[in-house]
Amino acid sequence: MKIYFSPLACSLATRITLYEAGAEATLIEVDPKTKHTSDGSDFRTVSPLGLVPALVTEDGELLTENAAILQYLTELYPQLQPRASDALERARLKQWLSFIGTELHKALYVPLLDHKAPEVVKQYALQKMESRLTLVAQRLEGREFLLDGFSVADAYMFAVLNWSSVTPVSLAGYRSIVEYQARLRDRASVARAFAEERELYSRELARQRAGG
Ligand SMILES: N[C@@H](CCC(=O)N[C@@H](CS)C(=O)NCC(=O)O)C(=O)O
Repeated sequence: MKIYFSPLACSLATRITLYEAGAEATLIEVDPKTKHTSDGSDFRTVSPLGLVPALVTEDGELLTENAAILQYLTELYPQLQPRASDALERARLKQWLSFIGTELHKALYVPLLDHKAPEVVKQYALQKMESRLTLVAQRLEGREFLLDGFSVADAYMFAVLNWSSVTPVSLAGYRSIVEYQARLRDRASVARAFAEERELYSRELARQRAGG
């Protein structure tokens, strides 16, 4: 299987998941500005919107959308689903993936990360911060993970919360989130994936500064 990613983008969740599962995959870097992969080909010929992550199976089937890719990997590696026999716990995974994708990733962080977003849009997004983070903080009160064990939702949550450091989102007032983030950072799969992508991100920045 091939996974298309950009360093420290939401596709970080897929890399964490692969390492967590001990799964084999070819990871292909996409430059978010040019949409070209490291061999110079145009990623949009693989996935028309040019958004990462994208997964291509051994049979050449394309799968897009973070939530779908993470659930597909959970199907392939059932150890990623806590309490797999419980229908409600399986639905909780979908619940958290939807919440992270819509309420955090797209509604809160994307407008704040987008240099082209008008200030009024950024302020509108920031108005949602407190209620969304309060909900996450309450869920994590007395819990190690979002579900009853590590899941792909934690991988996605980690990737998204990491953007707080480059946006006005402050996690400081949310003790359970700060502790959760630190716990995840210490987890082997997360530590490895995060270190690798930080290194790749530094190289991407250096390339951009050099105009290449
Ligand atoms: N709906 C897509 C969104 C994916 C997405 O927004 N990917 C970002 C990185 S986190 C991206 O590729 N951005 C590049 C762009 O907007 O051109 C999903 O959930 O997978």
